[in-house]
Amino acid sequence: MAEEQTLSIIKPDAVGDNHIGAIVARFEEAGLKVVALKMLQLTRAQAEGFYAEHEGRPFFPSLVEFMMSGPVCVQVLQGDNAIVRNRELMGATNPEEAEAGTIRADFATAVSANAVHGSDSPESAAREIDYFFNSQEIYPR
Ligand code: RTP
Ligand code: MG
Repeated sequence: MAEEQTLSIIKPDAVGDNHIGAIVARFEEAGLKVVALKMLQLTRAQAEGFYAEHEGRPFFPSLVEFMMSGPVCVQVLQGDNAIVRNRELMGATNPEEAEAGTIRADFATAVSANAVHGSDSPESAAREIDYFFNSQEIYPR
């Protein structure tokens, strides 16, 4: 499997609960490399644009409000099969259904406050990395 890059977000709940380091450690311990990293507070336009695929769904307004509710930490993770491996480390969208030992099982409190985002396909990863980072902010290694 080729080296891939994927976009990860530590969401406002996990940042507020002081879990940035614990979550980044999960990535590094699994062999994923952090090749870009920044903290920012999303504007409404940024949150709506990021989750545009979900526009019109019943949970969209609350998802946007939640993503704006505090700072987030966005990172580019690189490694073999990074997109799928990050999703495996994250666990299921609903933390009640997430496998033991996954990030969402350990740090999320609800489906609406589920600690992390991860790109779900190569196309999403390319779009989402470009959404937050320019090429000079990414340090592949
Ligand atoms: P994410 O995009 O944040 O990594 O989450 P995901 O792929 O696991 O789930 P997705 O279907 O993309 O949904 C995005 C976020 O919307 C909220 N959601 N709520 N039934 C619901 O109430 C519901 N479904 C989705 C979750 O916070 C999910 O992370
Ligand atoms: Mg998703």
